Amino acid sequence: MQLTIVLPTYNEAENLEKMVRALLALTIPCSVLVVDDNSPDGTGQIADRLCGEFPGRVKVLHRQGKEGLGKAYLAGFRQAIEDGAELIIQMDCDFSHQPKYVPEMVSAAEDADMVLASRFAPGGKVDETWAWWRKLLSWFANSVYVRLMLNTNLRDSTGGFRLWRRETLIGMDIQNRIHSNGYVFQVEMAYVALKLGYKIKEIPIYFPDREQGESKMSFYIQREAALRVLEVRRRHGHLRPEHRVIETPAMDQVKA
Ligand SMILES: Nc1nc2c(ncn2[C@@H]2O[C@H](COP(=O)(O)OP(=O)(O)OP(=O)(O)O)[C@@H](O)[C@H]2O)c(=O)[nH]1
Ligand SMILES: [Mg+2]
Repeated sequence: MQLTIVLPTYNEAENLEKMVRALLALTIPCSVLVVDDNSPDGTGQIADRLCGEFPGRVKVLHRQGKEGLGKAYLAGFRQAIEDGAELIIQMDCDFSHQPKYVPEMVSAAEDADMVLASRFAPGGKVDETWAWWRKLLSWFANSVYVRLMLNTNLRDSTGGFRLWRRETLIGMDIQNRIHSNGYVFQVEMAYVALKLGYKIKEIPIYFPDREQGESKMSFYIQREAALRVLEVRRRHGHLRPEHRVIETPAMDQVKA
């Protein structure tokens, strides 16, 4: 199974090299696709150097400027699919998503269309240093609010550490259907997958804070996300499994 790990980066100069080396050192063979939005701190140049050092295993998509996580992922997923990836992992480049979980996610994909590495599944955990109110807010947002609003049983709908099967991303028609950016991008992707009848498996993870660099998390971002969840329901609530898109022969040729 050809596995591609899509790593969106914006100012991850301190993390990127360590992350790429950790992923390539895993027992499971994979390639890494860095999607950099012209980071001012030179992350893109570090990615280029790594491409030179690991030809065929590291690739970089340079984008013109910062357009947000959702746009970066849509571009990265399209590229990974064009390059023939059969399994696609999305993860942050700041070590909140730990490479050690990748093999377990790949095993879990044997009987799932998407694997969600979950902070709030039984056995999962967020950083011990989080204040109680931050833990509570995050747990409430994911395990109560989004679950009720979207009528799902997922416990971590905003979690961004996921494995997708190629057929799932194609069947979801993501380039046309997904409009959100930021945290709601993750919610919209999960909701569309569920509505189309894809099987999502959650596995518990520990989620430490980013190792290096500044956190941009704010209450404003969370409130904005909460409102956008309702839009996601309005936009996709009608979807059924018969709305899946089947891979076309043209796509097969791209794959070959
Ligand atoms: N290409 C691209 N990557 C981005 C963009 N925004 C964030 N990222 C990357 O997406 C991943 C997740 O973003 P983070 O900044 O860690 O978001 P977060 O985990 O909610 O917040 P932190 O507390 O700061 O860690 C990281 O690898 C970022 O470098 C963007 O606009 N474009
Ligand atoms: Mg982070």
